[in-house]
Amino acid sequence: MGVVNLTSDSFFPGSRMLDPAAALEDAQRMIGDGADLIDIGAESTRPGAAPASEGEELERLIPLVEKLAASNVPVSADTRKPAVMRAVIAAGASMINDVSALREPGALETIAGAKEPVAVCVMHMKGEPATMQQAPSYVDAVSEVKDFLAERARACEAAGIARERVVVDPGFGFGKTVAHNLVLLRALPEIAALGYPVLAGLSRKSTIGAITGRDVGERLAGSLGAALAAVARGAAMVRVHDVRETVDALKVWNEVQHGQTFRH
Ligand code: HH2
Repeated sequence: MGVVNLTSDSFFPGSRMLDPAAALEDAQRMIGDGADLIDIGAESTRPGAAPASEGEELERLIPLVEKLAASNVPVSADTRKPAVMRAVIAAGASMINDVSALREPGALETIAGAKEPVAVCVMHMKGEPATMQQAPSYVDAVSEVKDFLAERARACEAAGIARERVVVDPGFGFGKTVAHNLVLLRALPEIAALGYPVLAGLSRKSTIGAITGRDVGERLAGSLGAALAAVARGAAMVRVHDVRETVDALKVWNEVQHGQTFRH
């Protein structure tokens, strides 16, 4: 999953694309580089970021979703707002990626009632972006995240969303310290055992910076290490800013693991 942020304040400056033509080009390049789908967001969720209005999200997302869907590029829309979900689905999005896990009133019903069946990613976030990184604490981070994801996946199914359309995500960096992120990464097989595909988003996040001592622009190699660690522990999908490099790293890892192309 390649990331395109139609924002001016996303945490990685290289992902900020306020110019629609540049965003389209970037998304197409990521597909050419091997991404299976593009996640488009119009609101930064970095700690302390200002929320985007419904109008702003719609104005930024709809033209790009329409253009990509028209060229058969699978699009995931990163939004928490039911009205935005409805509009992006009508514009051709095939997945809704909700960092609030469909907890906004009306969100579950919006996805369940969509004319075109879409996939949905429910992500764990402790608190709200404005304050979530102020001393996050858990008794047991793994159980708490796992129980939350199981509950949200059950809520999806109870609302009428088919089980095979649900993806879960532990939400690395969303109300979590570096230690919480690492314990969750190590426990990914337990989260995968819930029976839903797992999405992992560690690309260039501050945990990579804390481990490597690198600024956000210098975290590519560390992010590749994290993507491989996530896939090795059962992640079905990785959300990344650097598609070409991640696809290459995963091709090598996959060939070593499964050896389907080069046999002797
Ligand atoms: N991370 C970000 C945004 N959305 N969605 C899911 N499902 N999982 C994630 O880990 C995740 C996400 C943060 O990354 P980015 O979009 O690059 O930054 P910003 O929120 O500052 O725009």
